Amino acid sequence: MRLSLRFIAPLLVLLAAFAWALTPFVDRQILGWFVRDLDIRARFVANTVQEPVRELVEAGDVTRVRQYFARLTSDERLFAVGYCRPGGGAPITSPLWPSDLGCDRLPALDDPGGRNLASPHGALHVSVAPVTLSDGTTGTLVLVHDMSFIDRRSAETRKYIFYLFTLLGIVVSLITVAIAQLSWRGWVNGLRALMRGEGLLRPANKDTPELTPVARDLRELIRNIETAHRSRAEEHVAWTPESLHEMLEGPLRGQQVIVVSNRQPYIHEREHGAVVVRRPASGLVTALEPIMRACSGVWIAHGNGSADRSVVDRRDRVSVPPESPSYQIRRIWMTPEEEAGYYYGFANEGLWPLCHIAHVRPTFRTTDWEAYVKINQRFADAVVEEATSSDPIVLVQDFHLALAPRMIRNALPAATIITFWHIPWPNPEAFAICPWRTELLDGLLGSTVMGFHTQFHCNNFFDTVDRLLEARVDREMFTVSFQSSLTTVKRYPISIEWPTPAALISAPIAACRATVRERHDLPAEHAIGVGVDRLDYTKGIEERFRAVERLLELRPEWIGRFSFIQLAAPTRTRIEQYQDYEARVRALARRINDRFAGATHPPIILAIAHHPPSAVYEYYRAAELCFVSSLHDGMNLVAKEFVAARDDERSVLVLSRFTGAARELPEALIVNPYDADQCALALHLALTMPDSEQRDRMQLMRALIREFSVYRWAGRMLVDATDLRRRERVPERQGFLA
Ligand code: GDG
Repeated sequence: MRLSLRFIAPLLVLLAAFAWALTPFVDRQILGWFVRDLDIRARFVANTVQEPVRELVEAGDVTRVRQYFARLTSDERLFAVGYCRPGGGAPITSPLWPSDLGCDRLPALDDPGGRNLASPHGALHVSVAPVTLSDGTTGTLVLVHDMSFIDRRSAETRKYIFYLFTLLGIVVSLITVAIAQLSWRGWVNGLRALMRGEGLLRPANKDTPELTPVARDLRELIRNIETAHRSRAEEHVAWTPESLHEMLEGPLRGQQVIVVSNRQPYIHEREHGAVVVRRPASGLVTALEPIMRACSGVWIAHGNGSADRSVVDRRDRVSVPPESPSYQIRRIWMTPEEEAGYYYGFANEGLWPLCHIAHVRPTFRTTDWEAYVKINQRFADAVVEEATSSDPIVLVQDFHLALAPRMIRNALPAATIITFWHIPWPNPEAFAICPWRTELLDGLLGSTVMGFHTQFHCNNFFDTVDRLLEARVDREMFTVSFQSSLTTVKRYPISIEWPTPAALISAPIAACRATVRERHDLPAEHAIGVGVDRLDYTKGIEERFRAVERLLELRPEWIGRFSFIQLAAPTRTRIEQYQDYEARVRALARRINDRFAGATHPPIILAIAHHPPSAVYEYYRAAELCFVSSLHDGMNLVAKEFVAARDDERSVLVLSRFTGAARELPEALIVNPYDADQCALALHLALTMPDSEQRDRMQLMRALIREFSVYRWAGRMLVDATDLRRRERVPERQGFLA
């Protein structure tokens, strides 16, 4: 409306001024026309009455002349008639003759225009005509017309002009408003399209040529931003929460970002009657939270806390972080049966062992699958409900939600869906044992981008799709084309926060060493190795203990001088395989400790509990080595956390070659966890490594983690999402070029 007023107000002012200026001109014009009419009429009347007037005048009967004149003035226009004798003197007149009009004040006989006269009766028009008498002299017939009707007409005309201009104003305003609204909408749509990247690559936009200069400027701007971001991504410039923020304020400004994961970033628990908020220690939350904070997005996750339901609003939402709310968690609820089927059953007893080569058979049950489908649909429906536009950016996390991308795609075809698979992808033979293999692949191929930690996992995914689906796999372009949609399959190695939060590394190394040794009753010079894991059979904890045992066999000088401390967080404890695994790990630790019972200090210290993050970092900083012996691991963040914790650039990482991390940290001592001798040798090497070599290795690994932090992981996915969104909007030229 304001926009319309901007057009209408000046228009109305202009029209009013124009009408104002036009009125005197119209008045003058009307007067001119009427005066001309009166002159013509006067000439006509004069010609008609000339003969009778001449006869009456020559008869010398003044009374009859007056009576004749009085009759003539019965015409409403003719105000008065008079006759001036050739010799002058008082005129013979009709009754209403203006008293101040004498024969000496008449217009000249040769003046065809007559003269206007003001009188107490109003405006009058005086015209004259000669009356030639038989003696050859010429008298003057004077016709006085009433001009007051002209004033009346003028007033009427002014009124009509006013009506006309008012009507004109209304009509022109309506047309202007309509045109203004249409063109404004066109402009705004055009600009929006340009900002989304549409038409930016066309040399000239035929439909909206006026946007061409804007498109040029925008192209320039995008190029600059892209160069900055690409250099950040490709030239190893550090990504930070601030650069993620910049990205969301720049190319992705105004775009809605929705994260979908099984695990939530904040859990509300009821403790002793009060509600407490917990933040799970998770790399995923660390990486995605800056994005959520920057764009006030929505994070959809399973509400599994005991007080989760009591803090949400009508739409199952709660604002977080509690100290400064900046985004929302939308909680998904499930019954214990649904959770048992979807989470414990299909995800953790089916997909988890299916994707990890750990020699644990996957279990597939139809009821679990049905719960998995149902819950995936519930997550997808929540995405659709939360979407405020037709094309949000949706970040789907992990193997719990393999079907959600296709479900979201079906409801929101223009969405940009980035799915990240946090665990390994197996080879086609292994994957093919899943009874719902094609459904899972179809679900994942609803994604715009499918991300894995390593190129090896991407290649396995390509092979699986190639083998099991009627799809076109283009390994050169990293794409899979399936059912007329394209999925880009790329590697995005996850990482950790850099720098490490100060609170986790504030205690000096010497203090950590002393505290940990004191806690376990170990002497100050006792060597310590550390392992930190969820108590999961993929982590190779048994192999790790066997390697320690082998070290003591091969290098007995370490008996009583070296202990391996294993922090193990209980996980998925409802699943039988996990219960068995814990029992086996406990028994093995006991057996090895019994075997070396004669030593002053036990070789294995097993601490099965959820340890606070500060305690985990204290152990990292106290140890001579960290041993990660996963049998198969997508990435393994413990390896990176350990390196980041060692700001003294000492200590050694012994790392399984079957982790994604091994591809990024070749300076670690890379081992095969199944080869106990090799692992034992690596432990010995680590315990005897000179300080300078420790420093060299640590420096290289720390430099890598600094550059390739978790912010880069999230940032690169967003950069690619931005590129793909723009590319999708470039007009399809294939047909044109063919
Ligand atoms: C999956 C993939 C991939 C462990 N015990 C405690 C504790 N932790 C923390 C560690 C670390 C995290 O848990 C474990 O991360 P990982 O990466 O090692 O393994 P998964 O949990 O299996 O994660 C894996 C990851 O997703 C990310 O994509 O790397 O390959 O399997 O942060 O510190 N933390 C605390 N107490 C413990 O007792 N506080």
